[in-house]
Amino acid sequence: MGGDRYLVTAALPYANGPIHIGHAIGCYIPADVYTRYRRLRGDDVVYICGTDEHGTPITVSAEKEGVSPREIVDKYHGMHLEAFKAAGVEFDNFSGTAREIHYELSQAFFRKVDENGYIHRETVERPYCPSCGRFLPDRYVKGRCPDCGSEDERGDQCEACGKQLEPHELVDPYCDICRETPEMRETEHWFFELSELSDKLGEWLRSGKLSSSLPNNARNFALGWIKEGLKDRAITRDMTWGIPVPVEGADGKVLYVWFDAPIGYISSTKEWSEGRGEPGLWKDYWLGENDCKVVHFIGKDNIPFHIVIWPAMLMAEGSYNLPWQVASNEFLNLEGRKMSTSRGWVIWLHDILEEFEADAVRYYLLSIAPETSDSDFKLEEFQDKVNKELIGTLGNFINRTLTFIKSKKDGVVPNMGVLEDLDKDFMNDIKACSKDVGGELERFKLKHAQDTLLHYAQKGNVYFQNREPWKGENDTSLYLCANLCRSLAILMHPFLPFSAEKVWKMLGLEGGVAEQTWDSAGELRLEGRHRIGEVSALYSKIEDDSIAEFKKRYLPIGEGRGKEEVKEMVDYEEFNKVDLRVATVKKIEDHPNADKLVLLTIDVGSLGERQIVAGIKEAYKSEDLVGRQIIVVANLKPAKIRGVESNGMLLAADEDGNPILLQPDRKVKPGSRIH
Ligand code: B3M
Ligand code: ZN
Repeated sequence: MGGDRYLVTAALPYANGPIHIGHAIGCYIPADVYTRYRRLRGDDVVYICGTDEHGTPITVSAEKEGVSPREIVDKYHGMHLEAFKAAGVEFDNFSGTAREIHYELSQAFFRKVDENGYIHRETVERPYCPSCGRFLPDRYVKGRCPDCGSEDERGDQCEACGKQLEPHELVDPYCDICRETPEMRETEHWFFELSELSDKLGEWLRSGKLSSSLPNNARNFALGWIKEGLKDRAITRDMTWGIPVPVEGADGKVLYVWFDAPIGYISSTKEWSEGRGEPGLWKDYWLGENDCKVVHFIGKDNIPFHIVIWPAMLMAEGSYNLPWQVASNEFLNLEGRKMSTSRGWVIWLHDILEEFEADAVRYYLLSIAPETSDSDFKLEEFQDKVNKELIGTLGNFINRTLTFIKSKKDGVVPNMGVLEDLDKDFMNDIKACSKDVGGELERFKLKHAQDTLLHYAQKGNVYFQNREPWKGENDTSLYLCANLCRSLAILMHPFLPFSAEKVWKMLGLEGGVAEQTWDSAGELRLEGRHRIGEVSALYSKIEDDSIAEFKKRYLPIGEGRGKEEVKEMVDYEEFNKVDLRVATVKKIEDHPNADKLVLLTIDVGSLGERQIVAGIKEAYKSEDLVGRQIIVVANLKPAKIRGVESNGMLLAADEDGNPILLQPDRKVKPGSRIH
C-alpha cells in the first residue's frame, strides 16, 4: 500500500456565520483525520477546501447585518480559517468562491456543459415580491414543503424531509424579508438537463468505480431519486451577487450557488498548484483515467448534491474525475436538542477551542461522531470522556511509562531481555495495532479507529499493571511499553495531532511524527539504550468549574428546557413575585463577545437606569429600538451573559424562533408595573 493519489475535500462552508461543533465533526475533522492517515501511509494527498461565498445564504445575511456581501464573506472567511487552524484542521488550500480563478473556471465549465448539449433556456414563472420589487430566489421565499407539509421551509431545500426544492414549488409562499405574498412572474432561466443523465448516473452508481465503503444510504438515496425520475434544474438565478451567466441575453442573472460551489473544489486545487509555483500540478488530481481518488467529506444535508447533481455535472462537462467516495456524517445535537443558530443553541468551534485543548475537543467529537445516526454532544460527557479515556487511559499509559523510565532508569530505555508468554502476547499486540486501527480508517470508520487506538492504550495499562516493573528487574516490559508509546504516537497523529507530536518529543525521537510511516508503528523501532526526552503531562484534566463556567458563558440561559416539556403550574403568589415593568430603551450597543446579542440601556422609571443583555440583534435594527417601550422582568437576579452582566430580561413572543417584542398599547410612564 501507499503511493496512491487522493484529492480530499470537505464541504465548502458558507461564509455567512461561524463554524459550529456540528459542522466541525460533520466533515472538517474527519477529512483532516483521513488526510493525515493517508499521508502516513505514503500516499500523495491534497486536502482542499474554501468558503462558499455566493447564493442567498450570503446575501440574506448581508442584508440582515446591513453590510455588503463582500464584507460578510471576508469576515467569515478569516474566522473560519482561524477556527480550523486552532482545531488542527490543516488544509493544503483554503480558497473562496468569489475569487477570479473560480469565476473563470465556473464560466468555462458552464460553457462546456452548454456546448455538450446539456443546457437549455426556458421562460418560467417564479415568485416575485411586489413590495420588495424583486424575484425571490431560494432563501428569500418561505412556505410549506410540497412533499412533507412542513411549514416555513425555505425555497431551496426542506429541512424537515431533506427534499430539494425550487422557489416556485413552495405552497402558500411568502417573502422572507417583508412577509408579503409573492406573485408569479415570467422570467428566463437556464436549465441543466439532469434528466438526460439518469442512465449514466445509474450505471456509475452500480459500477465498481466507487469506493466499496460508499455508505449504503448514499447509494440507495441516489438510486431512489433516479427511479423517481430526475428533473431538469434551473442553474441560474435573478440576482446580482454571484458569477455572471456567460452567455448572451443573461443580464442580471448569475449562476445558482450550487452550480458554482462544487466547481470550487477544482478551482481551489488550481489555486493551490499556482501557489506552489507548479501551475499544472492540479491536473494530476482532476484529469486522467482514475489515477486519483476524489474523496468528498460532507454533512448529511449535502448528500443529494454530491452523489447525484455534482457527478452529473461532471459527466456533462466531461473532463474531470468523478468522486470515488462521498463520506457523510449525520447531525450532531446539543444536550438533547437540535442545534439552532437563531436561538443561540449552538457551540461555536472558536469558543470551545478558546476554553479547552484542541485534542480534547477532537477526541470527544470523534468519539461521538454521528457516523451512522445522529448523536448528542453533552458537556458533562465531554468532561467525563476526556478525563477518563483520553487522560485516564491514553495519557496515563504514556505518562506512566515515560515517567518510570525517567525516574527509575535515568531516562534510558532498557534493553530487551528474556520474553515470557505475557511479553510475547504484548509484542504481538504492538505488531497488530497499526493494522487494526488502519483497517478501520480504510473503511472510513473513524470513530471505531479511534476506539481501537484507545483499546491498545488500555492493553498497555493492563500489561504494565501485570508486569509490575516497580517490583524490580523487569526491563523487558519497560522496553515493550516504551515501544508501544512510540507506536501510539504515530497512530495518534491523525486524531490527536498536537499531543502526538508532544509524545514524539517526550520520547526524544528525531524529526516529526508526521514524517513517520504508518506501518512502522507495527514495529519495535525504539531500541534499548535510547534516551528519552523531557516528560510532562500530556493533557490537563477538565474540572467541574470549567464546564459550569463554559455553560454560563456560551449557552443561553433558560434554553435547554425542551419546548414540548409540560410547564410546571405556579400558584398566584409565586407568579406575583415576578416584577414586570414597562421600560424605555435608551441606548443599544453590540455585545462584545457575542454576535447575536445586544446590550440595552433601559430606563425603568423609579427603578432607575440599568443594562440588560438580549438576543434580538438579528430581529431588530438598533434605530427601531431606541425610544421604544418594552416589558421587562425587573427583579431577576443579575446574571452574566457571555461575560456581561444583565439586570433583567425583556419579554418577547417566540414566533418560530424569532423574538417579537411585547409593548404597551400606548406610551406609558417608564417603571409602570404590570399586573
Ligand atoms: N455551502 C452547504 C453547507 O455549507 C454548502 C456546501 C457546498 S459544498 C460544494 O451546508
Ligand atoms: Zn418582500
